[in-house]
Amino acid sequence: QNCILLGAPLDSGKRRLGCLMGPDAYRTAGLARALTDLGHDVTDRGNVAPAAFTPGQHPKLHALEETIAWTHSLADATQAALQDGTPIIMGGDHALASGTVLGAMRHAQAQDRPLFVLWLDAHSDFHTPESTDSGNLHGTPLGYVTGREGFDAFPALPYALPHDNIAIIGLRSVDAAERAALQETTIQRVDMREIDETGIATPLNTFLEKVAAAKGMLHVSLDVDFLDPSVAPAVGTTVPGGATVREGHLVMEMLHDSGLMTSLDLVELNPFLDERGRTAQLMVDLAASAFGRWVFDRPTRAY
Ligand code: DIR
Ligand code: MN
Ligand code: MN
Ligand code: MN
Repeated sequence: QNCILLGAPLDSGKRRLGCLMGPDAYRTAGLARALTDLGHDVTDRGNVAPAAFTPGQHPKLHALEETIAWTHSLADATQAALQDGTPIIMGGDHALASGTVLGAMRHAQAQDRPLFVLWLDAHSDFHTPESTDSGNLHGTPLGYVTGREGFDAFPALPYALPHDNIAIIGLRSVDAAERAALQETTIQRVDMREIDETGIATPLNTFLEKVAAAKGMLHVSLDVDFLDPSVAPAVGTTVPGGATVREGHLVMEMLHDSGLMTSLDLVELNPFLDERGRTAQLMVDLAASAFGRWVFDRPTRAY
């Protein structure tokens, strides 16, 4: 595959700083080398910058104008990269996904294909600017791309991403307002209890079968806090009881075998909180699994 690395040092989606160092941590941990070792062509397009913006004051929302400016530029950069290969967006906090998913929606529409989104996260990120208590816009990208109310200042969506095209896996911290809104939707919601009870492969297969049947494109957004904090400490919003290293790899290996993933976000890594780069390294290893690193080859499942 033609892998295109895009740095997205966006740090505006919450108050604690550090995610701006994410792209260079992935470079230092050897993301490009891991992918070339797997036989892929890799191009690092460097870091994206936000569109021009004027900071404003908002009673609740943190850095609204800056996040909107990033949404514009990241949508354009992701859409352009999708024309040439498989973008891997090195974040940056999860607010960047408002831009990357918007870019993927535009690209899929131009290809006349449906876009699906797999959200690997402890949180559902389904808030609106009204419903968020924290005022942190990294908690809102799925609300935005699905066309919820209150995003008027953001770039206009080409269409609302259908709820049926979304799965969120890894949930264990959902705010009350998000829970109420999510339960009104057909978004596939996989919490840690379901993973404990059925294993992570079962709900993921259900979703991948749906993507394949629709001949869809698939954007994957991997939040560091999907993983348990004991193995991935470098994130500002740790929640105990997360995915194990093997659950993470299994998801990525299944994504590779499916051949369905068309773009990937790596988000919320805060290298300032890391322990000798171990979280950055784990994220690089997970990305490698999604691009074909395996222990023993095995027959691939037909979707
Ligand atoms: C939380 C944090 N639900 C909020 N969201 C995070 O601020 O609205 N998402 N950390 O990954
Ligand atoms: Mn624009
Ligand atoms: Mn998130
Ligand atoms: Mn999260």
